[in-house]
Amino acid sequence: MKVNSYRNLEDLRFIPDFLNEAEHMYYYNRLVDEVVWTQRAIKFFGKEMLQPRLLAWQGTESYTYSGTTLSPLAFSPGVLELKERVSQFTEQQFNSVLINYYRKGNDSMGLHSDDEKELGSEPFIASLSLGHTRNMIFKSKNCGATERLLLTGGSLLIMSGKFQKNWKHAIPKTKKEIGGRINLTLRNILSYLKN
Ligand SMILES: O=C(O)CCC(=O)C(=O)O
Repeated sequence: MKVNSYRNLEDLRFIPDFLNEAEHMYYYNRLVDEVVWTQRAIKFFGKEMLQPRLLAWQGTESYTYSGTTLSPLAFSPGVLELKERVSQFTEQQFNSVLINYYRKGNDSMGLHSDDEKELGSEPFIASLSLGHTRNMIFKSKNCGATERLLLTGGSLLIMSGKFQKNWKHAIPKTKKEIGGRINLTLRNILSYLKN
């Protein structure tokens, strides 16, 4: 499998064809039905509003980020199959997965780093994309430089080492009429590092 790395984005690896077209569309459609989706409320400038995407948290550990705690549901069968494929390829174990469902171009995720204490100081995060292509934006925490990468369906993005320390990432909205996308970020929560 082809593995791309980028001079400016150290600690990032991109595998464009981790799943082929038929496979990623199969899992996209399966997960739309199989996963129990929720839409959570967030506070934005003191005002409560719904997050612009659906999400699910599966695995064995709870996860606290941006002031909210997600209680885990058990891995669903399709997610478990994907987790095992990613584990085999990366030779890493994952006990948790955050699954985001961007129903249309207006769904998005703001700039952030996955740098919660319980992920450890240099987390290994594998991010698998299913369905429609979306842009990911990266912003350097050191110099403000920005980079972008097209996350095509079936691609696997690996963030490791100092990546979360040095960069933020986001999925911006697009005005294009596009179909849905599901992203799974596989993580390993270290329970002994929780508060
Ligand atoms: O949808 C994506 O590719 C990004 C997901 C993400 O940033 C996250 O789960 O922290």
